Amino acid sequence: MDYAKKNNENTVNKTNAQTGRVAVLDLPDLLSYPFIDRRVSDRRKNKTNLKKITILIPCYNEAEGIGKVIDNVPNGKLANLGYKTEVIVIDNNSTDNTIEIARSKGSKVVSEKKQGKGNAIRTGFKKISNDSHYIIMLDGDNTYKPKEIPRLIEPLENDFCDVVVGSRLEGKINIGSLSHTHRLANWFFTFLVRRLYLVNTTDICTGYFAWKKEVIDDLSPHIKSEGFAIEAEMITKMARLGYKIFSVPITYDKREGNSKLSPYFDGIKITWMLFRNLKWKPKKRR
Ligand SMILES: Nc1nc2c(ncn2[C@@H]2O[C@H](COP(=O)(O)OP(=O)(O)O)[C@@H](O)[C@H]2O)c(=O)[nH]1
Ligand SMILES: [Mg+2]
Repeated sequence: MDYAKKNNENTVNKTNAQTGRVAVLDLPDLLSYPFIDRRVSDRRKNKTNLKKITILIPCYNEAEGIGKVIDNVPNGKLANLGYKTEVIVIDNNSTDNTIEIARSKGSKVVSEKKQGKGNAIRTGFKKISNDSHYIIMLDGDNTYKPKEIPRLIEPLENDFCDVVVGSRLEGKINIGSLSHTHRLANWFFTFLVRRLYLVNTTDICTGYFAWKKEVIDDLSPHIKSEGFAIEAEMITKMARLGYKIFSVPITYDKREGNSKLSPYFDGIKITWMLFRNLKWKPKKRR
C-alpha cells in the first residue's frame, strides 16, 4: 500500500468548513517516527512525564567538532517523541576551547584528570542521574549524527533489545571517514565477537551506543578499560551478562580535528580484550 500517498490524500491540509481554519499536520514527522503511540502522546501532553535521555560525549581537544555535535541534538523531535535530553561532556585536560564551547551550548561538563576515553566514559557513567531512562554515547568529533538518536532509541523503547550499537559497517560510510585498514580491522574484530560471543552486532568498534539505564547500572562496575578498548570490553561483558544487543545502521562522517586512536597499540589491546573476556563471568550473577 502506498502509505505516504494515502496519508497525503486524507490528512495533509484539512479545512474546517465552519471555522475556515486550516489544520496543518506535520506529516513528515509522523511518517518518519511511526512508533509514536498513546503512551508517547500522553507523555508529550504532560511535559513533566517526558523520559530522559542522557547523552555522554567523551572529549579530548574537540573544539572543532563539539559545538556542532551539541547543536545537532534533535531536541524538538525528541520532545515530540516524548523525550527530554541532557548532554554531559566528559573532558580530559583539553588544551583548546572544548570546555568553553560545550558550556556555552548548555551542556554539563565533567572533568576527568586521568587521560583516556575509557576513563572518561567510566566517569560519565557515574554522573548519570537516577531519573534517566536511556543513555547515548557518541564522539565529540562530529563523525556520528545526533539526529539519528531516535533510530537508536526505538528498539529500546519497544523492548526489542537492551542495547543498540550504531553500525557503520552496515550503514553509510562517507568519503574519508574510515580507512581501508580500519574497515578491515573492524570486520575482523566484529567477526570474532559474532563467532565467539554469539552477539548479533555488525560493528564492534563503533563509538555510537544506546543503552537502557539498568544495563549501565549493572555493567559499569565491571568496566576497567582506560582507553579505546572500552567498546570491546563493554560489548563482550554485556554479552556475558546476557543482554540483548543489536545494531541499527548509522552514518559515519569524516572527523573534525585529529584522531586520538593509535591503530597498532589500540588494535592489540582490543584483540587481547576479545580473547581475555571469553572466560569472564560476573562475580555476582544476575
Ligand atoms: N575525555 C577523553 N576523550 C577522549 C580521549 N581520547 C579520545 N577521546 C574522545 O573519544 C572520542 C573518540 O576518539 P577518536 O579520536 O575520535 O577515535 P576514533 O573515533 O576511534 O577515531 C572522541 O570524542 C575523542 O575526543 C581521552 O583521552 N579523554
Ligand atoms: Mg571519532
